[in-house]
Formats: sequence, structure tokens, C-alpha cells
Amino acid sequence: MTRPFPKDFLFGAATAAYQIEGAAFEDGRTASIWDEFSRVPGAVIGGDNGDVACDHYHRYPQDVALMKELGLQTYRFSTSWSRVRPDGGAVNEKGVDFYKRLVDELLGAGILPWLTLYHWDMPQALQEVGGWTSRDTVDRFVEYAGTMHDALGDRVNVWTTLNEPWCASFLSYTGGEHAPGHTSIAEGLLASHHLLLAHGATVRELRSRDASLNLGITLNHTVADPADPRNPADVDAARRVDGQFNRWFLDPIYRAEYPADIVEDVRAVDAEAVRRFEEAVHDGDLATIAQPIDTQGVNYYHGDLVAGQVPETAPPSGGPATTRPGRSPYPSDAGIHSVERGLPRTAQNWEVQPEGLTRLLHRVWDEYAQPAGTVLYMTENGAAYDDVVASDGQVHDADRAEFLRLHLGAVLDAAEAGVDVRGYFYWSLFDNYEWAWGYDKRFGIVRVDYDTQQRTVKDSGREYARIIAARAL
Ligand code: GBH
Repeated sequence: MTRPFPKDFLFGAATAAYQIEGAAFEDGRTASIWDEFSRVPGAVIGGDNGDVACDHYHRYPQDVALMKELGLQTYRFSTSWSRVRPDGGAVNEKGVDFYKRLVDELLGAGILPWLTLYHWDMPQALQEVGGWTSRDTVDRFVEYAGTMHDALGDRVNVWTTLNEPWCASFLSYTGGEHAPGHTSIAEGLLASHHLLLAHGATVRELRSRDASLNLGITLNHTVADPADPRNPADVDAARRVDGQFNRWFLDPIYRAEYPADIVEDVRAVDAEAVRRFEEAVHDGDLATIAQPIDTQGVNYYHGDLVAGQVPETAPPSGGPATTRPGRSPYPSDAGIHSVERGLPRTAQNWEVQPEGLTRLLHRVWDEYAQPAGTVLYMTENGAAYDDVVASDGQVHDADRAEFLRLHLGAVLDAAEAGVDVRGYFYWSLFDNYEWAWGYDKRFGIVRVDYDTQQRTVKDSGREYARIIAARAL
């Protein structure tokens, strides 16, 4: 029995500029916070950086040909702010031209370009004047978005403002795991607000230029289940994980408010940080953030079983074994622990929980997107596995192919039950620079040999191509 996908369902794959482009200092591009952070001792496994990555900047024609060969209908990529407006300043035509060439190549191949403006690579010069903790950065971002629209507004219809503002704020300014590697609760709160404000202000700006654009944001989600639903401490831990990871972004975007329970939890931990945050939220900001959006991107990797105290069976760490000091990305983290529940795990120890994805899609749809008239797309889902190149030169990654089928099935479960989810992007098209994990962890359906830059479609890539061609599971 095969299960068909809805007629208009779009199949794609996703990447991000810093993770694949390379050419880090060519044609006028200047440093981003990741060029800087990747050079901080202990910040990234192996000390890896994105100087070369997949060399996509030079190899994009053959990469687009590969997408076509796989049958991808759409390709989600991000643009590099410091390539387009080096140091966050004047426009760099050579940088803009790269994205014009890429988009033309995609359109020529019949592939829908899905453009994300921010996938974490803030110009370092702007970080030096506060980065996302500074309100001025919002204006710089809207200028940069305008530059991209000037260049590509006639050819690109789908515009995503931000990828995963949780990572760009709390994981980066509070948890210290991502650039700029800070460990301040106040900075995480300020960054989250300014990121959301940049999102809303950009939607307003692009909408006023062209009402026919498809505008949205991509959020990363988790599904936090209490280890024991009758234990109040576990229920409270799950509430705080959900509140700080999911609702902190969903509520302002869809309801023009920050979740009051979380504001109070964080105030109890760091009253001064919340005072600064509340001071940064000006009258009218929440209305700006809550601009109607056409599309919400949903990124989902794993679930989380949560306890409010040290559990008997803790899972192995799901974070990279880096050596810089960090702290929890959750401002209110007291007692929060993950619990092992025996699910399979990826090479990063992230649990494989497709059923959580179905529940997540229902929840985001029922509580947020449907009432707002917003439709959903899965903009990222994927897994790192320890791939082996077999003697035949191929990668027989049955684990990743299974992960893909299970999660596509979970999306179909939600779609068949009435959730308006209209597409799926596998993360990632290529093995690439996996942030603090460096090149150590491979997510691709296409293998990249970093010595030769040779691309090899893995078994999972062939499986995906078959599913796309059949439009059925
Ligand atoms: C995405 O974010 C990114 O958008 C993409 O660039 C990246 O390459 C891809 O995922 C793969 O990492 O410590 O066990 O609690 C991932 C969002 C949120 C997933 C935090 C891991 C914590 C794991 N991440 N989550 S754990």
C-alpha cells in the first residue's frame, strides 16, 4: 500500500550560507560572527571553520544540476549578510551577483528558490557594536533585506526572515554554544526581542513593497514530554522547556505577547535581566512582531523527555564536546533534566521520535497557524549518522533513509488529519559545516569529500528521489 502526498506538496532540501558556501573572504565578503567564533580555541570541534566548506560559491552550477537530478522541486538556502553588505555597511555588488546567478540557475532548472535572510551569520562589525543585543541592528537588518529584495524581488517569491531565532538568541548569547558565544541571560532576552523585531519590521517592509510575496519565518521546535505526567516537578520542567523554546517565539509572532509564566520564571532567576528586557520592549514592538505571515517554517529534529530532578537514567549528552565554558540556554533551568526512554539515537545522541513531529504539527496548526491563516512547511528535518564509504565508493546509509521515511510518514499523518502542511525540506542536501560540531557530523543525502569536493549521492538521496518521483511513501 502506498500513501500519496497531497497534490501541491513540495519536496525540497535545505542548506545555509555559512555551512556550504566557503569563499569566506572572496569578492568583498568580510567576517561574520562565525568566522570569528570558529577561531576561538575550543569553540568548535577540530577547530573547523567555514573558509572552504563545500565550496558551493564556486560549484553552484553543478550543485543545482544535482538538485535537478534528485528531482527537488524547491531549494531552501540562505544569503550571507556580510557578503551582500560587508560589515553591515554599503552594498557589495559582487556579493549580490552571486545570489542572482544562483537564483537564475535554480529557475533555469525549474526549482523554486526559497530564500532565508538570516541563518546566523551576523557581520562581525555589527557584533562589535552589540549585535542582536542592540536595537540598531534591527534597522541594519531591514536595510539588508531591502537590498536582497531590490536584487531578487522579481525572481524570488518566498522570503523567510529568520532561521531559528531561539538558536540565534538563547543558544548564542545565553548558552554560549553558538556565535558570539556569550553566557548572559540578559543578552539572550535582548537578542530574542531584537531578532523578533527585525522579523516583523522586515515583513512590514517587504509587504509594503510587494503584497504578492510569500513571507514567513522558520522556528525550531521541540516536543517536551514530562517524564511522569503525575509528578508536578516533571510537568513544570516540561512547561518551562516548552515555554522557553517554543512559546517564547510563537506567542509574540501570533498573539503579540510574551508568555507571562516564562517572564516570571526568568524574573525569579535574574530580575535585572528581565528589567532590561522589559525596557527594550517599546510600545508598538509587539504589534510589529505580530505582522501577519503567510508561511511558518517548522524545524524539528528530536523530542525530549523531561524531568524536574536528576533522573535515574540520563541520556548521553546531545551537545558537542567543545571545551569553552557554557551554561544552559534556558534562563530558567533549575532542575531540568532529560530522561532516557530507549528510543534510537542519531550520531549526535538526539533521539529519533517521529511521532513527536505529528503532535508538534497538530499543536502549531491548531493553536497558532490556523487561527492566523498561516500555512506550515517543514523547513528542516534530518539526521547525522556515522556514514561509511563502502568499497564500491557508495554510502549505504540505511539509517538515514529510514529516518527520512519515518518523518515523512509523520508529516503525512498530520496532513491526512487536516493540518495544512504543504512541503518538506530535508536537512541537509549536503554534508556541511555543522556549527560547533565542525565537519565531524554529516547530515547530507549527498556526501561531500572535503579533500576533493567530490559529491556522491548517498542511498538516502536515492531513496528521497524515488519518493519524490512517486509522490508517495
Ligand atoms: C538546525 O538547528 C540548524 O538550522 C541547521 O543549521 C543545523 O545544521 C541543523 O539544525 C542540524 O543541527 O543538546 O540534545 O538538547 C538545530 C536545532 C536545537 C537541534 C537544539 C539540537 C539540542 C539538542 N537544535 N537541539 S540537545
